[in-house]
Amino acid sequence: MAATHPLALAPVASPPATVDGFVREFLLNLNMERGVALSSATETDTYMALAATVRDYLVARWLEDQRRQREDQRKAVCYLSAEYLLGRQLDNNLLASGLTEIATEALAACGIDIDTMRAHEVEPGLGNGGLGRLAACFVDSLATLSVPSIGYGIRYEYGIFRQVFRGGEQIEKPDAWLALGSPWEFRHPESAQTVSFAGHTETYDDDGVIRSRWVPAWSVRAVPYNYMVPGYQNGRVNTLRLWSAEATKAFDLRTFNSGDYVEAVRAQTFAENISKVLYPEDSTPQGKELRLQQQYFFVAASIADYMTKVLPEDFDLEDLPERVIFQLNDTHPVIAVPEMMRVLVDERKLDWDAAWAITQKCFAYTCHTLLPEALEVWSVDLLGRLLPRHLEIIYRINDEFLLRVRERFGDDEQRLRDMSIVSEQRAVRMAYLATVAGSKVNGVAELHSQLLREKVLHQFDEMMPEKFTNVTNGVTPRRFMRLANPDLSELITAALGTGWLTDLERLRELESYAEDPDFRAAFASVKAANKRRLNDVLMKRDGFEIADDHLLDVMVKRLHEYKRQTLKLLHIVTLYERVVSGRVAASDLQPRTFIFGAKAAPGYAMAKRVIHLINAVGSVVNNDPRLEGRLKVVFPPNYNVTLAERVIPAADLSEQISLAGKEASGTGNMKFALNGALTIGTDDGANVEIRELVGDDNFFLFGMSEPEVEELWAAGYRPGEFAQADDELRRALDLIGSGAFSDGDRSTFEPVVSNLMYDDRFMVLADYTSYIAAQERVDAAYADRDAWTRSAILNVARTGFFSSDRSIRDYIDRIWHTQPAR
Ligand code: GL4
Ligand code: PLP
Repeated sequence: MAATHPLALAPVASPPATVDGFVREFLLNLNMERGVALSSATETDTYMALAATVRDYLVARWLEDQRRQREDQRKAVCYLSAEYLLGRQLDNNLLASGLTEIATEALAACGIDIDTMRAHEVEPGLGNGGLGRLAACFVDSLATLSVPSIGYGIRYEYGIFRQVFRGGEQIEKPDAWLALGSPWEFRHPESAQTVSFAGHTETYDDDGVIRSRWVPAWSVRAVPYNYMVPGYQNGRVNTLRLWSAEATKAFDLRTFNSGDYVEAVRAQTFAENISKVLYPEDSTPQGKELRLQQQYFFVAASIADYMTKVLPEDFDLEDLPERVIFQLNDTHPVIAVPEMMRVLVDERKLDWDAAWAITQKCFAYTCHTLLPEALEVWSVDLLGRLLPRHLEIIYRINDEFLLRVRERFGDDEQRLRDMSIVSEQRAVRMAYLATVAGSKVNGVAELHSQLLREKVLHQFDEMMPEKFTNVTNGVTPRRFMRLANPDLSELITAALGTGWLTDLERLRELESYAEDPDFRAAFASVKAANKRRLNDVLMKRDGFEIADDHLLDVMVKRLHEYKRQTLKLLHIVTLYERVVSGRVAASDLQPRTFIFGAKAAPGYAMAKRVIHLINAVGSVVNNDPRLEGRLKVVFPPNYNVTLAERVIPAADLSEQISLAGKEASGTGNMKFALNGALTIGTDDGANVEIRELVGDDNFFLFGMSEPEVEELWAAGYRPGEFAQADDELRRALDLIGSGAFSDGDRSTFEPVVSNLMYDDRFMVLADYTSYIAAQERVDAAYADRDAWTRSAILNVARTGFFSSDRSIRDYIDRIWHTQPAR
């Protein structure tokens, strides 16, 4: 029956974008959805009703966009990512829909302070760090640039753990972000997909054709939860579809009928475990079976969703590459490649070669690392047990690939072993599979892409150089400038007018303002206000105080040896030691507050020890009267996106001090520069591009370059020699080793010291002298505050390149070749 009522012909119109309209919708939600009156509403009630109201304004556009995308039939991007570190949604959605002022006024008229509502939201921490946050920036830019796209991922019931400190040591607490429910999601059980596992494969006669098929042993239901991803004030709303695992009915029924209630419930828990918790490892995969289950679970559901729900029924699969590109965010979703082959060959009955030709065009792979230990591998045994058909498919892909290698390079057995997707240790190298299968392979910063081609994937580059490209990462200026730094945004708008938030290269126009003393004064007072705001947040949160006149020196990122938080610590200990040994008067120190933020993977013992050491150094330094309060170490626990949004705009100095050749890109580095912090950094990742753009005068470069690192390593690196050569370095190490930061107990931090002295994989000691010298240049520069501010303005003016909008445009030009939606 066709609808005839005029109201039924289109989505219900959004409520009027007025204060009255907003108040009405808000109260409607409060009364009808929460079932409470304003007078008795709790903070949770009002937050939920407010979120529902914002949603109501977005839904009509969302439904309209979905219809348009279906009808338009333009090529779409399916972004496959195991992580989305979204951060809070309320403010972003208000900004995107242009409702911030209306909502503020409407709530005030209801007696509610919108800031309390902002603070009430628990951020969805469905990612570990940079990689997950990048995916969140990308979905924002995809919507803002009107790219037809869907983000696919996992709705972890528990996101990245909540970090607390006990006695200075990290304790992990579960992140129950869904405890009160999320107002931003739409659950669609009717659109669930079945995802199967294990069992065996068999061949059968299909009308004279011998085919393979998979007979799985068990399956789970993948239930989609849809999130709206609004573009910035452009009327677009894309979809983020996150999958949650539930037990299948069939599974339950069978066991219930057999009378085994306990077994039935156990089965349910078993199924639900798949999307229960995010693995908290960043840059070091765990190789656990549940992790592989998660990966296959979400890509199988996503491909099935795309093929059966998004594609029209009669679609000619030969045309698939003109319709969709699946972007693989690192190796986590790479099992999608054999899954697509299985769907095309076993289910849709295409012949192998046709299916492979399609698959190769439909996938592209982004690599996010250079650390060999971070390159994901799955054992043949595990894959064979969990996904037997996929393993067969991988073997065939590999056989055919190795034939091509042989054709091209002859019987070079060493090369064949090196390039084989399945290693001699019977492990499937997922990065190789992605490289062989993908139409393109990209690194995430110029240097990273270059090193991928020269080192990690060198032999693949020799064979298929056309596949390799670079897309330097970017960050969304909506969240990390406009929302995080409203005062700076206002100042910029006052100077440049509107429009720069979606055309960030326009920040260049600020260059001339750097020469204007009034503008510099205004810029400096924005920075000062941001410091005070951070002070208020940290005072309230953890009781930390940020002094106005201190240089704010910030290192916030995951705790990882390659990022070298220990180098930062050695700097602090050196300054401390200079004073307590009497070599330097406290009054001669540039007052500095050092802020750390970092989570360590729960199983990463050395990283956890470094966290303990930072806190230990902090409690000594902060309480030693001889320093006269001129040095302060502040380590607020649980660094997350919400805290990042407060810390970054307040920072003077951005610490990006990884060993050259180890940090693929970094994205924190970009956020700091865009908010007017100067970088002290190595020539690593995107630091290289930041420095090129801002200029050497506005960047504190130190340390070995990547080729120098290689050279020293090849020559046989002996860290002890560097300790011998630098008196202050030895003193700092001795001080830590002496128990000065552990109540005289030498054993507590001895492992950190001996690791540096005798192993030091990330060459902290080799870069120490140069780092300390660079820090002295920082102090000297900061002494001329006005010149510093000029440099800070130039950092903002020259880093518009790092908008994630530019990254997405690069993906479109170099990899996806899609057109914006109508
Ligand atoms: C990472 C890189 O370590 C980091 O340099 C990069 O900025 C980020 C996004 O491309 O990806 N790779 C992994 S794994 N975690 C990361 O943060
Ligand atoms: N963790 C959080 C919470 C972040 O917001 C970010 C990026 O801003 C990162 C980690 C990544 O930091 P980096 O690029 O310095 O590793």
